[in-house]
Amino acid sequence: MASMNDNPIARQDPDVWQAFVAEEKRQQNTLELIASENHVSAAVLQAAGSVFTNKYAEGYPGRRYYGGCENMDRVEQLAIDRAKGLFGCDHANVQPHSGSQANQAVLLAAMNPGSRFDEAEQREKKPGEPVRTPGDMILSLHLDHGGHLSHGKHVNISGKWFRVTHYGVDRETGRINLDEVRRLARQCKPQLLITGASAYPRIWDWAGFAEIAQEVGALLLADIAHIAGLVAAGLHPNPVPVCDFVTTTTHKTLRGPRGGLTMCKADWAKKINSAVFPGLQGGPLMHLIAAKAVAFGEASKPEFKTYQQRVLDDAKALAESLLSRGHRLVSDGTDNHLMLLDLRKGYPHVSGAMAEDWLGRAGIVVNKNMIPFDERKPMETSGLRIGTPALATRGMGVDEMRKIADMIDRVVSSEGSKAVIESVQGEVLELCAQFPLPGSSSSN
Ligand code: DSN
Repeated sequence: MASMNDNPIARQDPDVWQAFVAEEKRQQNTLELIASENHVSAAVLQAAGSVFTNKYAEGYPGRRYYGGCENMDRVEQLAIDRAKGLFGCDHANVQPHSGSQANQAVLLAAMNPGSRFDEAEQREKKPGEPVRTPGDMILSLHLDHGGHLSHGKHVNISGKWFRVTHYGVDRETGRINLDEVRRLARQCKPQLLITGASAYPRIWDWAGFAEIAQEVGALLLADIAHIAGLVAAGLHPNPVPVCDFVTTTTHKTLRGPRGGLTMCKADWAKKINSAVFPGLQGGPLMHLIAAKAVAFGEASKPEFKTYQQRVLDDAKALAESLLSRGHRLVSDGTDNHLMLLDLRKGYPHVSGAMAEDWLGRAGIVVNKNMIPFDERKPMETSGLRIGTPALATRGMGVDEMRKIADMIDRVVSSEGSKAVIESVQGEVLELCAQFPLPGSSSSN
């Protein structure tokens, strides 16, 4: 943990320093089970907080709008080459600030937003009056079934600019049924079919989606934000060979800095680059691009595959232990790094928000999550999303996962009893002390 004397923030800004120290302590002393979070290495952290933050570098390597970009070119080209090596894509744009922007780049490059479509208004038009045109159609997974805001939710730009149809998971199996996706695709004739999710615990059948996209003449986008690390390690099928576009964040299982990455087939390279800059963004965040380069370098090493295997083993052990204690998981388990606990079985009066709060007080950090066919609102939910990437980074294995399943079970089944929370909190602290964070003084 950083000390007061050797830290410039501490000397200059005690208010921020206090929050900084408290956050370091929180991360060290809690079990991070939010499926989209991780702990980066000391090298990634250093790159993200480096002198690269000082530099503007609008443009791309070799073609910048600013002088003094030779080191920016070097580091961005490294990130690009490493991303291409990891995923085997024709083209990689490492500049998106986030996963949402990585997706927006695809929408801007490949889709026609038309002008705002209002059926009632259109009916009232007189001959000769300009008619508003509807935007292109997106077919994607529903947010409540594990999809993402940027895949066409009505409150997001993707849902405001385009028409959207959603597929969902099967009520019985909790899995995506490709026959249903095909039926919807034939019906709505999308220009873009989106695969990928924020909360789907099963393996994606990319080839099956590609067949449907081809049949209806749609472009295919796979958003692998959650599973990118597994894909890079070869532990989940890679969508790159069959998709026009593949997007990801860089900070989840991939364990890099917060940010986005858009990959595409060679034919789309120019349009994707123009969509990211100048279409959506100005200056790239070069400190984060440097950190992406470092993280992609780490992900190409054999140890990364060992780490990803631990993520999977941990998730399997945690899921099995929860199931064996009578809990219900959407789709009855997991093939990847996350699972969705459905509280409706056994605890119908307990909301995800309540369980998140009780577990949080015990030092177990999870997020409430809508589950398929949820009747509660998004700030309440009937589910919890639980993931293992961060704890696997700390070196926790299947034995620890069994203990953690037991702790989760005790907190939830006691319905937040103060005594149980206090006792679990003691066990959490003990476990955390045995597994320091990467780069923390106690792990060096
Ligand atoms: N917020 C991310 C997640 O938690 O999965 C998705 O953007």
